[in-house]
Amino acid sequence: MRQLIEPWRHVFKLDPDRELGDLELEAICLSGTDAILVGGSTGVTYENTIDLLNRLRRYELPCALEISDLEAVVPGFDLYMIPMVLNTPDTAWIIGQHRKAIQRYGSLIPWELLLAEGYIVLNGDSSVARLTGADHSLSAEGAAAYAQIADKLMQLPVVYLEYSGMFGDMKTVRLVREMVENSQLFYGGGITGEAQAKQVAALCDTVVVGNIIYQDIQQALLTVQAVKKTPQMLWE
Ligand code: 1GP
Repeated sequence: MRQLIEPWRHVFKLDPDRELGDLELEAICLSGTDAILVGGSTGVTYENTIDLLNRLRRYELPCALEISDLEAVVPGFDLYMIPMVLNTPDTAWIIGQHRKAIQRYGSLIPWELLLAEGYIVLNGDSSVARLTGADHSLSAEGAAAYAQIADKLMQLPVVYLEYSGMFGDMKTVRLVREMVENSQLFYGGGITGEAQAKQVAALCDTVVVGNIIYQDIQQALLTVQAVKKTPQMLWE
């Protein structure tokens, strides 16, 4: 499954709990983005997730479900991304929910379709930070240390810098970039147009664009080519 995500430079994240018209969905799916990630922190249900998957299946894009609620695990996605929030004192969000899921679903789990994400949550005002009690007041060095836990100790396929709703501190992103050697570095948060998309694309492997889809779809669409045309800086 690692191979499926490797080419992803740009990803749109769609929230099943938010309305998106058919024309807008079509524009997103035909935009040239590499994949659709379905997920949200609150209000995600089995019903709204399966509805969105059915609408997405008219298009040929890879669709991944980022699981945040055990009640909303829908079969039929190409891939399941499993967040492990590293910077929370609450083990429920590191391994606790995961233990429950394995006990509940056991042999039904298609392990070959799962990828773990080492999440580092950095915007204290986001739903995900409130939900997980994440220690968002990390220094750049603190965030980079968590990134190394994910990359080097846990050897997770993905490190996800999550600034959801806020554009991140590029100094932190840069330091994390310098430290991550093997994991694929995802960034999400507060990208509202081309300029921000380019800054992130230079530093990260995969750029995730969410909220702006629902606020200004034209700006959201512009981020695709902005990311694709930006080469990544090379790190020794
Ligand atoms: C949210 O990382 C994503 O989980 C994207 O963030 O919604 O702020 O674009 P935004």
